[in-house]
Amino acid sequence: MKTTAKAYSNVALVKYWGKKDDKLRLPMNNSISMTTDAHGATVTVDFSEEYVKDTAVINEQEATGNVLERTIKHIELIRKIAGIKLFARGEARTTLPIGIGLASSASGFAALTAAACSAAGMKLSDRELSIISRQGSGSSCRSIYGGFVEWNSGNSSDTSYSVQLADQNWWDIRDVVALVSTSQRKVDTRNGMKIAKETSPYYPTWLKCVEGDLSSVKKAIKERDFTLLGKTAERNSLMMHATAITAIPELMYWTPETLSIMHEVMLMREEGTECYFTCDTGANLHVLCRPEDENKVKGTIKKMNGVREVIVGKPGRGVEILNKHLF
Ligand code: 2P0
Repeated sequence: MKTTAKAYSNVALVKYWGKKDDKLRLPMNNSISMTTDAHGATVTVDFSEEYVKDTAVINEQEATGNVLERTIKHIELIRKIAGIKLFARGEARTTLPIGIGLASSASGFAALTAAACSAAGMKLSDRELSIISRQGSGSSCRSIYGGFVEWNSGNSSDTSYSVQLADQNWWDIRDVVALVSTSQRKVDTRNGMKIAKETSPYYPTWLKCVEGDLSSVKKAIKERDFTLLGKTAERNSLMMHATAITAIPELMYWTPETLSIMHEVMLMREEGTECYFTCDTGANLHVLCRPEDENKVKGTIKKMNGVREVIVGKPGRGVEILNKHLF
């Protein structure tokens, strides 16, 4: 009863921001993302009579506190669905540190869900995996699929799942990620979106704007319209941050380095290299560009002060089962 799965992170083009049901992780709005091949997580899960409790190792360290609690809760959910009683041992390797706003929970929970469901003896559809994964980490339900993905908010657990809009071969665009910070955030995403929803006067406006952004991004993907995609994603990210900045207490995820890169992106655009930024709940920045502009964008950002690393991704695959286990 041992299985290993690999899943990739995704970058949200229209953000998931706020929940209508905290426990079931039902979002207030639909969101759209691109699964990227640059970073991800590999997870092995083993259910066995040998174990007397659930344990998890992440990047060669025994998991503790919140991370362990969240992992065990998810394993418990899967155990309940599968109707088994055995304890599990899980091991995960991620290519990036967790908790820095680069979707580590998306790839981590998508891989954990696929590995644990299979190890528990269940053969599930991608939609079923998406529904289960969502309950561990909302954005992870999008990483079940490759390419371009929409998460339908739904109004019950069974109606809140992701669908693939186009696969990873449909359109080659690049996600140039500028890593400026690897320190953990003060407020995690779950609390961040809750505070913004409850206290920002701009939250209702955010919801109004999302509707139009969803249509624009879907049109952009269908017609491979990079300008429409980039403009909409950048503005959607700024709208999300407008609700964060005006929350009580204020959530300022950006650092001076984040702002410098934003200005550099706008400058590159003025000078004829079309690129757009989008930012999640951290200081790191995603810069979207066409493949032919990757070197220029990457080279420019790499030279900037405070940029520790630049990682480039392109549309990647959905979750997959691997033959080689981590233990
Ligand atoms: C997104 N983020 O759409 C948005 C934009 C961050 C900002 O989804 O509370 O870690 O566990 O469901 O999945 C990150 O959210 O949040 C996220 P929970 P999760 O990518």
